[in-house]
Amino acid sequence: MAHAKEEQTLIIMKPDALQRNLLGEIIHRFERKGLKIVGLKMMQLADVLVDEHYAHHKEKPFFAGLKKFMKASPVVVVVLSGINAIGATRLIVGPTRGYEADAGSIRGDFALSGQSNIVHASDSLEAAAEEIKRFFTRDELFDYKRNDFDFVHSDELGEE
Ligand code: 3AN
Repeated sequence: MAHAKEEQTLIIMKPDALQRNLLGEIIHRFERKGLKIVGLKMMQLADVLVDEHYAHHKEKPFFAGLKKFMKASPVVVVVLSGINAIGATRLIVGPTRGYEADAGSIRGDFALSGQSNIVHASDSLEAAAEEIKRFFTRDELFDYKRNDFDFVHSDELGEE
C-alpha cells in the first residue's frame, strides 16, 4: 500500500541526455535522493506522443524545433515514486532554461539551453497521472518496497 503522501512522477531523459552520455548520472541523482524507480524504458517518440505531451506548446514558434529535437534519438522514460516526489524531483531538475538553473540541479549542471534541457519532469499531481498513463502501461510499473524506505522517510512515517 502506498503511503498517504506517496506520489509518482514521470521523467523523460531527452535525446540530449542520451547523446551526451548523461543517463547514468541523471538516474544516480534520483536514486541517491531516495526516490524509487517503479518504471523505466527506452523508446523512440512518435509524432502523436510528442503532440500530446507538448499540446500546451502547440502554437508556440519553437514547437516544430522542439518536436524535431524530441525525436532526434530515443529517449528514456522513468517513473519515480516517493513521498513528495513531484516537487522534490522538480527541484533536482531545476527551472526550464539551463542558463538560469542553479548549480547542483541537473539543468544547472548540464544545460545551457531552454530547449535542450536534458530532462522533463511532471509539474503537478494531475499532470503526473496523465503523463504516466501516456507513456506506461500498468504492467510496466512495479510495486515493491525499497529497503531503505524507513530511513529515507523516518520523519514522515511517525508512530506506526
Ligand atoms: P519544463 O520542461 O521546465 O516544465 P515547459 O513545460 O515550459 O518547461 O517546456 C517544455 C519544453 O519545451 C522544455 N523542456 C523545452 O524543451 C521546450 N521549451 C520551453 N520553452 C522553450 C523555448 N523558449 N524555446 C525552445 N524550447 C522551449
